[in-house]
Amino acid sequence: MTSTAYYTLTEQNIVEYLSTVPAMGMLFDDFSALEVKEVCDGNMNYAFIVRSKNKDKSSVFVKQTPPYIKVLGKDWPLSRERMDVEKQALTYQAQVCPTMSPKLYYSCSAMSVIIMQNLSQHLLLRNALIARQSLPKLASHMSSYLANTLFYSSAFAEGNKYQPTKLSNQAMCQITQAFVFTYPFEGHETNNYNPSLCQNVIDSIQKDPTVRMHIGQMKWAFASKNEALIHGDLHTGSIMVNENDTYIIDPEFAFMGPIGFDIGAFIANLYVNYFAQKHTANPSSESYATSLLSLIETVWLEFETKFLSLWQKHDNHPDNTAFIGDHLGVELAHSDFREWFMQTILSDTMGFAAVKMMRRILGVAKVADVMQFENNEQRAKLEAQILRFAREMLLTRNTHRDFSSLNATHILNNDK
Ligand code: SR1
Ligand code: MG
Ligand code: MG
Ligand code: MG
Repeated sequence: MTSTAYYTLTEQNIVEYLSTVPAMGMLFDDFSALEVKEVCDGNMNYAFIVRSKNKDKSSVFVKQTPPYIKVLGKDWPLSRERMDVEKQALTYQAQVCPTMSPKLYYSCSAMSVIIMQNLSQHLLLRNALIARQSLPKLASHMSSYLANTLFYSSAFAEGNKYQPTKLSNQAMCQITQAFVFTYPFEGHETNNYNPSLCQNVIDSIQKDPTVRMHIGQMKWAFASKNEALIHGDLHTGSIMVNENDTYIIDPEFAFMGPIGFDIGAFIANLYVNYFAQKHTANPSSESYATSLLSLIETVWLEFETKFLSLWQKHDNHPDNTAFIGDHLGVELAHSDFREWFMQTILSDTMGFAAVKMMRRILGVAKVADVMQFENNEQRAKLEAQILRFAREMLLTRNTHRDFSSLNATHILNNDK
């Protein structure tokens, strides 16, 4: 019998717990031969890899959601329902992107536990980028993931067989509103500044009324647009890769939100790595950085092409109703509307990407791309560049047609 009352899983009691889960009995034939390793790098949850020492080497990834934000501790309570959201979002993404979703073996709401495919043979994308790994399929995989998940859950695909539950996820949206759109800009107690980062750099974001107005616009867009079922936290720590595969994990922040938020989160983290490469004394970091800029451009262009093609295919199907019907001779309205739509998504993508970059420098949740530089002075230079670039992207976001006109290199040249 599986226990239904919540208790905290630990390295010590997890095997006993797994032995009560029928689905695990099918996977492991000898519970006494299991070894457990806690995975400590997440901000929100506890996670373990459980592996058989026997010849079959079966393994699983077990995640448990505590009733608080792990990285901040028990004084920051948070609903455990995020695990149910994660399960629903994983189920949806597995329908529209089966090769990019980890297999789900079991979940239990009462214990806030989810058991899935162990992907530890893969690297977190963040670590793969830091190690300058070649990822030839990443642009194609990510643009497909973004186009499929965002199109099939949008109103343009109304009536399609994949339409997911229209998830709301209030508690997690509040976390994002606070820790992404509010605290980093308001001198909050949870903020964490590098002591070597100049005050005037911090002020150029927090105390500039124009910047703050634009941050307000992005916060409003986040709070009010319900365009598609988004992952909600698609940074490079939510993606696992090797040369051939890309898996999307951790959609506990999923909700019906703005399409540009997922694309922006991904691209923001690529830019952060780009600037970090520029501070790395490695013979290949220069060319790797350049390849990241073309990755960003390609992801956007391929996303646009794939999203528009799904839309066209949907509208051309005899069983579907087009978003703008053309039986009264208004064909032009389709293409004009689509162009306006993609331009709006691009502008949102850049705005959200900018905010996401800023929060990683000013707010509580840091990233290894930046924190790998232990010398405060050196890190402050990198952080100032990221903030300057993000500020420019935020303020000019309505003027670009794609990512090719965003000039990241001039930010570096200004420092010379
Ligand atoms: C307390 S903020 C924690 C952060 O970790 C998650 O990955 C989200 O990005 C969230 O904002
Ligand atoms: Mg995680
Ligand atoms: Mg996460
Ligand atoms: Mg265009």
